[in-house]
Amino acid sequence: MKRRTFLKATGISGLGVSLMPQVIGAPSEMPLTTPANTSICIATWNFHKASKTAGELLDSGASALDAVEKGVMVEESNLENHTVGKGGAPDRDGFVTLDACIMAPDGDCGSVAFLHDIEHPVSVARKVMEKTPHKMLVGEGALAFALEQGFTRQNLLTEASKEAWEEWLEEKEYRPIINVENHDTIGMLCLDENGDLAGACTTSGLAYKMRGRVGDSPIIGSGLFLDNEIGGAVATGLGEEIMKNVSSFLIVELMRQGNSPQKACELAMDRIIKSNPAYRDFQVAFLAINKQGEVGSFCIHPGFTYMKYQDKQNTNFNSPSFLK
Ligand code: SD4
Repeated sequence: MKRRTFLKATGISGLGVSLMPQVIGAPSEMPLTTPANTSICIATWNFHKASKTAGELLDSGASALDAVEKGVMVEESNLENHTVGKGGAPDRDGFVTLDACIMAPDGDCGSVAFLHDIEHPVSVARKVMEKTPHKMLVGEGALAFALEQGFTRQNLLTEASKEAWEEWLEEKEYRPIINVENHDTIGMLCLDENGDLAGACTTSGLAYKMRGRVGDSPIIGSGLFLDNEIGGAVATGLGEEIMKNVSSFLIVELMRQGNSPQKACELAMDRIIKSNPAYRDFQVAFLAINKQGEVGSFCIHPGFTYMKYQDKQNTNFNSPSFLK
């Protein structure tokens, strides 16, 4: 099992438990440019089943919006992934609470935060987008809406996650602190055969977070942003830093100004680094694609990888990093 080490953030103490899925095979070097003459799916980390599911849907003519939803749902159901959906690590009180958002090519979007007992928050986010006059629902209201829409209520805390949490409770002082641990949120962007772009981001957030804590992942502009004329970006890592800098929106705006996805991710990372001198103590990673199908990524610490599915090839790439 490969472990990426993320340390505590400035001014807050305590370490969470590492709950990492395996990296399958060695990641390849990052491709610099790719013409978008075919559909493409990119996704954070090494979630090869998720990118394959979305990529194959795109191959069969599915829309980017359907592909991102179905793609990230794979991880929401993956019990081995302790950072997304069912099986996700709980908050410090033992509750699994989920954050997710989705964005369509026309710029419409939906999101849910602090949602519990629902396996597929991304699908609830899509319903928020399609069935309500709002963009975001949280907590009890989001749950009530999900149930109204026919989603089934279920316990998302698995035995494995419960045990890890109980272990954490023994070792850690029970204090209102934010624990910063390893990250495996899935952010996905798909370009379909019509050249339309959609994105989704879903997570259980930081393990053993304070009850009610919401990170960047469901926040349009922070964990995800796209403009169908320009490109899209997703983020993973310490949400507090990403939210402060509205990083995904920034990356898309930097691409609008003519920067490549790679350069845009690097410039957005400059902001993260300049805004917190303790940047060595946390991880943030960005992944972006433009309308030409060029992909870029950048992270603070080495170890971030991403998936790319194109022309039936589903590959895990190593991201360049600020620290070597
Ligand atoms: C958050 N950005 O809630 C998320 C955490 C993450 O993989 O990326 N986990 O802050």
